[in-house]
Amino acid sequence: MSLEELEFENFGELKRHYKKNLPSKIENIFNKVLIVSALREVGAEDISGIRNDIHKLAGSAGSFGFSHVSKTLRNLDEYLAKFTSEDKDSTKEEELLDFDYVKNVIIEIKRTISTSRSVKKRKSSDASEVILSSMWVLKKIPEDWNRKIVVCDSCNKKYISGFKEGLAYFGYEIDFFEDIEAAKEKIIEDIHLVILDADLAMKNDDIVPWLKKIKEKRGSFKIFFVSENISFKTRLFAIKSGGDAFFENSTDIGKVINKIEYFTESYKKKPDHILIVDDDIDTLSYYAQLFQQRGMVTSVTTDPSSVFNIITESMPDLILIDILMPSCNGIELTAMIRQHDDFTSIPIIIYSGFDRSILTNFEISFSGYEFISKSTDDETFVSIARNRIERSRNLRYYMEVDSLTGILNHSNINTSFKREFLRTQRSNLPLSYAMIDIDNFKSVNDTYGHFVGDTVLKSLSYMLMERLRSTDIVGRYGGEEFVIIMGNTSVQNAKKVIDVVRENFSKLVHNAFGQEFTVTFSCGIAGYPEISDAKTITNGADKALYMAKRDGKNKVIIYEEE
Ligand code: GH3
Ligand code: MG
Repeated sequence: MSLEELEFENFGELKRHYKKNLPSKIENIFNKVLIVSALREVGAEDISGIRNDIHKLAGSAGSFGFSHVSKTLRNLDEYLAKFTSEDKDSTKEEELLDFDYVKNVIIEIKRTISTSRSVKKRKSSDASEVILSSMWVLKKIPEDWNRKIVVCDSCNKKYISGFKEGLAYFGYEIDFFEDIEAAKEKIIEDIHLVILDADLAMKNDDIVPWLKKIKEKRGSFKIFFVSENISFKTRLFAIKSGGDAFFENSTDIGKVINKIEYFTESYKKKPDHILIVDDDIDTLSYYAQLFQQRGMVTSVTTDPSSVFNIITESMPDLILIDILMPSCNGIELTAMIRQHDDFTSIPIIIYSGFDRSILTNFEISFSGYEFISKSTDDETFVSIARNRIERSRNLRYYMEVDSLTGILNHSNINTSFKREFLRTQRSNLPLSYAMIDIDNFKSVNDTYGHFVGDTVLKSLSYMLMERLRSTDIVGRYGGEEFVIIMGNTSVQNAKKVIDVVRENFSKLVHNAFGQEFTVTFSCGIAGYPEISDAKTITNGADKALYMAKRDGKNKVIIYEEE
């Protein structure tokens, strides 16, 4: 199934869900109207309550293709607005709210939806439909990089067995061939990486053109060369043959994994995610469709006060804000976002139907955004948005990611935990927080030096990244401490998963100047719902880790409150 199809399925499901619930939503409004109409004295706030529901439903109905329902509800909202307005003209005779009219309009809507058999199709394709819940963020599932590797070498050299075991620890599968023709057959299947003996390839005239053809067809296909002979000639051959990396036969796994990681990074890249804030539903759907059609993910909201929750939960790559909104204008909203330390790196674009001169009309002046006029053509608009995202992603990568291990650093793992915890509380699904610390790491440094210690840290971070689900969050908390946040995972299941990693890691043979050694780690886990506040969870994991160390190390312990 292609990415587009997956996304299409999501939309379809959401639409079906929406359609199913629409009658009960209308019924709720109808009941409210019945109750209010029976009151002896109807206050403005009673009508506001009904208007609120009508307004929201009008918006979402429009987005899901119920345009008639949406339009009728909007008209009703306008009618009711007359009875909630504060600045009534006292000299005029007051019009009385006609509840029968309101009821009849709703009865008419109920009739319409009970007779409509299917959701009317919008002009544009389904895949570009907008979801108007401020909390829904659709994520595309990143393409999974194939973990099968073909190694082709002239004879079963010693390094091969180390290679096989080492890569297997990181979840890769190796097929070894001595014969190029047999290797070719395997490569034709869906293989993304070939590790090829350069000397063997130099003797075989057609393998390089053949591999180049595969590369043209399969964009993600990579060729690594290995050779005992690291002469200039062999290296030049490797480059000319389109080699993506070159290793000595005695190469260590860390280096190979490092390269694979480097190349797979681009496949794991999430689609760009844009949050659009606009009080006008039509503009919202227009821009959401525009960006979705170009493969980006959008979250949309008409309510500026919901923006902070959306940002905390989904960390968009870009925020697009309309300038004129009733409760809070775009400049004020931008200034509020910019006051938040965690959100300073998200680029903001303010857009307006007016030109730039509109900015002079605002009381506060603020510069943490870029201005675009709505008259900018679509392609330029999208390309400006893409550029901003790319630039800030690069910057953010270096700010958020630990330079040694390439995983989240201390402050970002904390931000991620806050975000996940919010999500967990709302969904009431379990969450696990695991703290890992390498055992006797000081002695690794003391015996083999800091550089070797660094390689051990890297190998653990790679193993964690490779072995955990892509939805788990892995970060380096301090020197040799790692944190893993696992959403929708009970502490018991987290323990099972980490125990597997622990065992595999303890078997991984590190090599320093010809000396082989192994390293272990200990882990403490705490989580929700056993503990219901975030601080106690992190402290609990820390305490459990301490217990694991005291208990003899190389183990995983779940925190239990005394
Ligand atoms: P325990 O089993 O109790 O955890 O003992 P330990 O030796 O692992 O713990 P200790 O806290 O005594 O030592 C941690 C060592 O980790 C000390 C520090 O030099 C080293 N370390 C911290 N950060 C890095 C790093 O980035 N690279 C390297 N190579 N070493 C680091
Ligand atoms: Mg330690």
